[in-house]
Amino acid sequence: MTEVPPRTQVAIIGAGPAGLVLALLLHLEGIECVVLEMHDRAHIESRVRAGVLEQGTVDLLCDIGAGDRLKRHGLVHTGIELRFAGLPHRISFADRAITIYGQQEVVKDLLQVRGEAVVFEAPALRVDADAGVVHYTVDGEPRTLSADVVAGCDGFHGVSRAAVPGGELEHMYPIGWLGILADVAPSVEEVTYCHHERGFALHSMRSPTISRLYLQCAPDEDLAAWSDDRIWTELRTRLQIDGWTLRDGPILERGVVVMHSYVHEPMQHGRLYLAGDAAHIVPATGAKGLNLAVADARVLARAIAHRYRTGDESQLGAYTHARLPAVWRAQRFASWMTTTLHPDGDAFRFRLQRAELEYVCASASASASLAENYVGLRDG
Ligand code: RFL
Ligand code: PHB
Repeated sequence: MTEVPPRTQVAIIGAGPAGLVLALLLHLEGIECVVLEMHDRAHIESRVRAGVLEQGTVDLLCDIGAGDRLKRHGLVHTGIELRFAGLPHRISFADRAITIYGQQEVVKDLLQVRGEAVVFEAPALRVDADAGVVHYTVDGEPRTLSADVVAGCDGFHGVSRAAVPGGELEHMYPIGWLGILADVAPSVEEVTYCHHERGFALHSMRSPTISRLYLQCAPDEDLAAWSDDRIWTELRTRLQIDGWTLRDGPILERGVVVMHSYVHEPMQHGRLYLAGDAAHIVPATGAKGLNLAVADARVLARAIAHRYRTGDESQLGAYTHARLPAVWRAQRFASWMTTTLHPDGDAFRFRLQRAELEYVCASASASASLAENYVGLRDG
């Protein structure tokens, strides 16, 4: 039988980046917590998702002792490429940078430092936000966990946000991405976003030997209709520019994701606080979701620590207010990237998108605006 105390100071639901960063920050403040995770450790360590870390995220992971492998293996990039009308255009980040490092590696590093706080295969069923009680099961047995504070870090499909009454603001884009992880050296130096008549394509990477690529597709695209050969041919067609070739290789992983924007306002109710994808989803085009999740955890940890140090709950009370401006700035940027880069079959809008991209590349201030949003605004 798995031993879990019936009461703790902070109950965290979900061992994704938001929950694990929060657990580690609280531990460093001497605050006790229990993390309930529905899946087993192998599952969460192998889930392929985000790859772009802002400098603020990297600094935080290093500060809390989870940055050793990241510093050794993360790929530091000082720009991205926009590819359209058959030509490459570099957007420089000036003196700033992003780090390419897989989300599942971040999760592994966090578990390495603070894995003992996590109870695996313990799905939360329901949260009583006023009482601060989480109903969950472990080894199939129903249990409850009571806490001063409950952090809902259980992603978009979790149970926490149902316990926070409020407005759900949502936009579904009629766009999917077919993503692959491939055992081949990247064919580009920097993350490359490509606008093409046949649809958007993205060439990213995970290491000097592993590539990550995406193709715009229908939100309900049938993966079975895509042979390896069809995927590589389509990527090659969209990404092609003169004097450049796309290297292909064995496909290690594949999936379809939908472009989706969502904000739950407020992000709190009673003793329950939502962080990360449980509170907001941004379309992946802006590469912001993981970074927002980590920033939520940092602000929430600070407010919880303040409460234990002083007895003053005002920072906790102001949590939603503190986070929403950065959440909406990320929504704005991700929405702009999404609508600018994905053709929808309309010839007029296609030419407007191209004019927008030409303007962004030709204007120093427009390039700087893209860059400052991409690397993360400093108070994000
Ligand atoms: P997660 O990572 O979804 O973790 C939630 C955890 O909660 C668990 N869980 C439960 N546990 C107990 N009881 C329940 N009832 C539970 N329900 C769920 C889950 O098993 C899981 O372990 O949320 P978190 O921590 O908020 O982190 C958010 C990020 O995962 C997400 O925003 C990013 O992956 C988004 N994203 C990107 N973000 C970036 O910043 N940069 C990127 O380059 C980037 N690329 C991407 C992305 C997301 C993608 N997909 C697959 C949606 C690329 C893709 C393709
Ligand atoms: C990734 O490397 O998975 C990635 C890069 C940039 C994005 C989204 C995903 O905008």
